[in-house]
Amino acid sequence: MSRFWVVSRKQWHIGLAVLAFIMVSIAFIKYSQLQMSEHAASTTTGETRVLHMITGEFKTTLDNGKELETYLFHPGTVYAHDGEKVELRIKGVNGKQHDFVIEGLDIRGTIKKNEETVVTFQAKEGIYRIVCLTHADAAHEGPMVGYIVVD
Ligand SMILES: [Cu+2]
Repeated sequence: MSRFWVVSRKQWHIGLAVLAFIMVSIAFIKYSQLQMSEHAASTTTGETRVLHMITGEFKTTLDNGKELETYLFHPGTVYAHDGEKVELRIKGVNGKQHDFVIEGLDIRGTIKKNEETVVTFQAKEGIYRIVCLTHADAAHEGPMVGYIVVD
């Protein structure tokens, strides 16, 4: 008895078909994971779309030793669909406190370090600016602005 298999043409074809199926499956799984990671800032629980943001910071030291810093919302843009109930959760990471308004939604609040501020609203088509009043412009370590895009 030979130690080697003699592979018939038919077995070879089946083998290739199985291999092709496995590769397509892996590609599909990878693609699905990619799609999910792109929407990592957004999850849905029942009818509610939960959007996550944090407060971040850019910091650098100038040649003269002076520090330059500016605050930001991260991710800078979050998405929802028209008609959805939205729960926006912003966690304070950088910066002691951020007083903010969401233009067009009549929402205002405060984000504090290591605390999560949660606001809810009914999404209507449009682009809404989340403006930090504490860091409104370059003179006040801003502009710190985020966007909610509803389509
Ligand atoms: Cu701020």
